[in-house]
Amino acid sequence: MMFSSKLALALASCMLVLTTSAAAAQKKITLGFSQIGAESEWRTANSESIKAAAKDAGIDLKFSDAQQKQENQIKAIRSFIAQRVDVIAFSPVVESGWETVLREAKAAKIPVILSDRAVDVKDTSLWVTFMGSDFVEEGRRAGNWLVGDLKQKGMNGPVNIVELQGTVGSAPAIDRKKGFEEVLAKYPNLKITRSQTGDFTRAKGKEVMEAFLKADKNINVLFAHNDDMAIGAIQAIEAAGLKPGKDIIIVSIDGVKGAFEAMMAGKLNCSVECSPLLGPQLMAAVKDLKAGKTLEKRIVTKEGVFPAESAAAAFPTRKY
Ligand code: GZL
Repeated sequence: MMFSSKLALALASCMLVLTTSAAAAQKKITLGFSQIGAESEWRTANSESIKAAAKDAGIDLKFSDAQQKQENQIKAIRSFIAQRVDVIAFSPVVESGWETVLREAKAAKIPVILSDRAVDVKDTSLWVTFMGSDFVEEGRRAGNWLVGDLKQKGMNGPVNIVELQGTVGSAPAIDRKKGFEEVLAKYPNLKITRSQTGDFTRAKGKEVMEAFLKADKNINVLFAHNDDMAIGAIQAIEAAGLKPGKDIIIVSIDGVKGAFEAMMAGKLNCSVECSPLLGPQLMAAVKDLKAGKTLEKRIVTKEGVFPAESAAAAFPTRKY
């Protein structure tokens, strides 16, 4: 082969390597995200945070809404695997039933990030990292705030508490109940007399609270696992001719705008913050993964507690 044609071949292969690596560097990261649904103000804010952060990060986001059905999340994850996305992230609607599909993602060598909620699988290598709140701590914070409020009100006798639980089998419902009851165990006069799921929605929260009010004329406190169910319950309490926040003390979790408005109206007594603004953290984790960095197995969101008296001052700076 003439020298010049060897040179041409060498040059061509260098060009090919350069264009390939440049193309690889340019190739957008693709993230498949399976979202639970749009059941609450919190979820809507969470979806907005993820979409905005993906856009800012230049990440190609394939976003699917499961309408709170696990089978739709599993279908979405399988579709992301078939599309060969770079990373899969999802907020699992319930803790169990994920082993099979997560094994399929692992076999396809696609890393999985848990956003917002955890899964209950033996093999923790099936997911790279879990970023989200400490729900047990949120339950403790709700319980401790209530204990302090009752003390301030001189309510030292028997206190009847009704509880609106989140989605059955979901990490926040299981863990918030656990944390709240951990505090109550130290105060024998505080009793949960009725407890039922309102599935994290306003409509169901209202419906269940109506049933509680019909069955029990002696409710002192409502503990709701999220603000949306508390807001629905407030409507039921008012319809029953009672004053929410006064006749029935209400403590809930999330810290969404609707909760601040209810606290400023004197209808909700406390909201424990649970930040949905996970988008930037998720996109940073995706980029770190693709850059070959090791992620912490657990990234806990930092958050606080908002008693009603702090609502007006905090409201203007709230981001969700
Ligand atoms: C908590 C999140 C919960 C919120 C609800 O991180 O999973 O789901 O508390 C939402 O409002 O529906």
